[in-house]
Amino acid sequence: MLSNLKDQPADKILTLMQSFREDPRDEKLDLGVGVYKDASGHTPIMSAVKKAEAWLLESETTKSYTGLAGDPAYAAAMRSLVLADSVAADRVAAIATPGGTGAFRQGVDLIRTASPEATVWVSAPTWPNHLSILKTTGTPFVEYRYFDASTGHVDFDGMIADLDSAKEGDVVLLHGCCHNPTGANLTDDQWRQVADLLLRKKLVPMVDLAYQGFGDGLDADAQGTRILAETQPEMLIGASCSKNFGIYRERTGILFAIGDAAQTKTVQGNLNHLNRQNYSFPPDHGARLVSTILTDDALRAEWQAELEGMRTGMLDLRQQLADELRQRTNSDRFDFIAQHRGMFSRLGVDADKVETMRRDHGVYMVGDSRMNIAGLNADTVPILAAAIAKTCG
Ligand code: PLP
Ligand code: TYF
Repeated sequence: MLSNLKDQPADKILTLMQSFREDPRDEKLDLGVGVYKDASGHTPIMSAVKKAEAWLLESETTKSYTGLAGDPAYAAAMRSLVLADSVAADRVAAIATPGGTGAFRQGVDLIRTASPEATVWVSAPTWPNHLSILKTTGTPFVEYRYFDASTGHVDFDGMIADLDSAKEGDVVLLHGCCHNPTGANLTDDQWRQVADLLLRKKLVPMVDLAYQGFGDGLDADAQGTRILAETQPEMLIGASCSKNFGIYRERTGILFAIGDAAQTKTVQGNLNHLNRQNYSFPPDHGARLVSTILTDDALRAEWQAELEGMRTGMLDLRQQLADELRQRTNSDRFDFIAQHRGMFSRLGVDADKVETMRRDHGVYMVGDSRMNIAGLNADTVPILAAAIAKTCG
């Protein structure tokens, strides 16, 4: 049996992590995998998470199974964090999932069950795992135009024109904020235009929200998602707590399915069934940390302050890098870096330039020229700017 297996394509981002580790140079710069790092290159455990963990250690009395949907307190806290009051609670079904990846996978499985004819529309480009999960599950998908490499911004006209040719019942995958891999995002006004198009063409939005709080703030980053929740009859949302709570390895995510209130019970039953088919009960430790923090005023304030510090730190690095590049290239060509949001920016240069920066300057960015801004600090920004200006200027 096992001899029938063929090699699977490697995850390019994770392969890059390995090459970085093996590079003996001291001056090397890791701008690869999407993990937040502080100025010293460390991925900290947030103080509110540490406190919630200490509290759980003392107060938890059982490790028995939760329900198939996970802890209801987690679902309620996340519904409020993501959706606020944009939609009536009785229209929302939810399951806890192993990370945002698990949420996306369960969402795709739900689409396959409910609407096997639907094509999923994905932004060009999108997170590579979206594509591999769609392929693995045999889900038809097509790309819509999204990123204009010549400007570094969203090609909104192209996006709208492409989505206009979707057929009724198709699903449109949208990044809620902090687009991965480009860093280019829709304005609130553009979200409203997308909402109008989805309604007019009877399309179903699926939002992947993996970086709430990393862009313009917790509420601002959920604004596009909430505009859709307010206006659309049906919608899926996969959210991840990996980044904004810094609990990557705890595997903490959630899938929301919003529809007609009369259907919620059936939808919830289907979500529970999906969890049962895949792993029975979802992981609980991270989910319990999140609900503990979100429902305790002091812990929540502490978490928000730390998250805000991470967010503004990344904005400062963006501005510093854009300024350095303006000076070194004597042009505004890279100004978009300061306007992008989240951990990533796509430079929009060819793979051979990315390779040259790695070889000659020890700068590790993903082959599509995506760089993780959190991999920088005030001292390394000039080093990166020099490498970019020399290679791509
Ligand atoms: N979706 C996007 C767009 C992402 O960038 C990530 C990154 O990790 C995820 C989902 C999933 O994150 P996780 O499964 O670690 O929660
Ligand atoms: O895009 C990233 O870097 C993050 C982390 O298979 C990640 O989303 C990368 C690869 C992967 C899972 C997560």
